[in-house]
Amino acid sequence: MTYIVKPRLHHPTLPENQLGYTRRDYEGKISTLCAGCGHDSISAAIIQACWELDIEPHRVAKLSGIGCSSKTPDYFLGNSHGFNSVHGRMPSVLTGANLANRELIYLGVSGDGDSASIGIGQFAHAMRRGVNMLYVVENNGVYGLTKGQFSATADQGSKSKRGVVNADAPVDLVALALQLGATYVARSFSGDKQQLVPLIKAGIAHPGAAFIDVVSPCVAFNNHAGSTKSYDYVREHNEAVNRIDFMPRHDEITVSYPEGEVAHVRQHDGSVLHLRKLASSYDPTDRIRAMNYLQERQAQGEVVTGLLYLDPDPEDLHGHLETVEQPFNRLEAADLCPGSAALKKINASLR
Ligand SMILES: Cc1ncc(C[n+]2csc(CCOP(=O)(O)OP(=O)(O)O)c2C)c(N)n1
Ligand code: SF4
Ligand SMILES: [Mg+2]
Repeated sequence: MTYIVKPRLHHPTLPENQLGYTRRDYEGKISTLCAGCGHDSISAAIIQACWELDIEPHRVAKLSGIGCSSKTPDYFLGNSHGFNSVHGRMPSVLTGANLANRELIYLGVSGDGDSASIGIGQFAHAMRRGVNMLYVVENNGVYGLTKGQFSATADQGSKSKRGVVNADAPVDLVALALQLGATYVARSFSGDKQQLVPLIKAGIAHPGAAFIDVVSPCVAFNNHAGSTKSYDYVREHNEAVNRIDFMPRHDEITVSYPEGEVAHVRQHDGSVLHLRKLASSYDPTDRIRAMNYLQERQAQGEVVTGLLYLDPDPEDLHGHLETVEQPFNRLEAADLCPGSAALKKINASLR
C-alpha cells in the first residue's frame, strides 16, 4: 500500500553490486497491485537487471502511460527520474526527453491497452524512428485497471471471465515492432525470470529501439480457462526459440558452451549476447525470417518467446537526425545562435 512506507533497514549481508548498491536500492514503493499480478514479477525482473548491470539509478528515466502496468514504475527504481504521462502518450514524451538528453537510459513501461489501442499510433512512430529506449509492454490481454474489458491484443475466440467470446482479430505488437523497424524485438513471460532478466539487460544495452512484449497474466480478470493470457495457458504453450546470456562490455567472457548450439552476437557497444538456440534453425538477425517464424508458430497456437530479432549494428533517432552530442540543457546561447553572418548566408541560399 502506498501509505505504508517501506522500511529502510535491510539485512547487513545483502549482496552488493560494483557500485556498492543492494537490490533494495533499485526498489520503489510498496506495490498496490493484486497479489499474483504478473506486472509485479516484471518489476522484480527490472530491479534485478538494473542491479546486475551496475546502473546508477540517477541515469535512468522511466516513463509510462495509464493502467495497472503503467503504475508499476512507482514500484521500482525509486531513485530514478520518472514521468507518468497520459493514456497512450508515453512514447512521444519519451521521444522528446530522449531528444533533449541522450545521456539517460530510457525505460518505457506500458500496457496492451495503453500501446495497442489508444497509443498504437505513438507506439508505431517511436519504433519507426528508432528511439534509443527499452519499451516494455506488460501484456495481459485486458484493460486491468478499468475492470477487465478485452484489449486489442486479446486473441480471437478467447473468453472473458464472464464467458463472452472475443470476436476481433488481435494486434500482435511483436509483429508490428518487427515490421516498423525496431532493432531489438523479444517476447517473454512474467513467470519466466530466467529468460526475462537477460532480455531486459540486453534491451537496455541495445543502442536503438528495443521492444519486449511480456505476457503478464491479470489474476483478477484474465486468468481463467478460455483465456490465452493466463498462467496455465502460457506455461502450456510457451515455445522458447533461444535462451540469452548477456555479457556487458566490461565483463570478462568466461562462459563456454557446446559447439553448434550457441550463437554469439556482438553489439555495437561491445557487449555480447550468447544465444543458446532451442529452435535449431532460428536466426535472430534475419528480420524477414523472424516475421515468418512468428506467424508459423502462432498458427500452431504457440506463444513464441525469446530474442526474436536483433540488429547488432543499429542506428538510432539521433543518428538519423545528426543531432549534437550534448544535452540541450548544457548548450549555451552561442551554441544555439549561429550569428547574423551565418543567417545572412542561409537567407541568401534560399533566394
Ligand atoms: C484518455 C483516456 N481514456 C481512457 C482511460 C481509461 N483507462 C484507464 S487505464 C485503461 C486501460 C489500461 O489497460 P492496459 O494498458 O492494458 O493496462 P493494464 O491495467 O491492463 O495493465 C483505460 C481504458 C483513461 N485513463 N484515459
Ligand atoms: S487488475 Fe489485473 S492487471 Fe491490475 S493489478 Fe490486478 S491482476 Fe494486475
Ligand atoms: Mg492490459
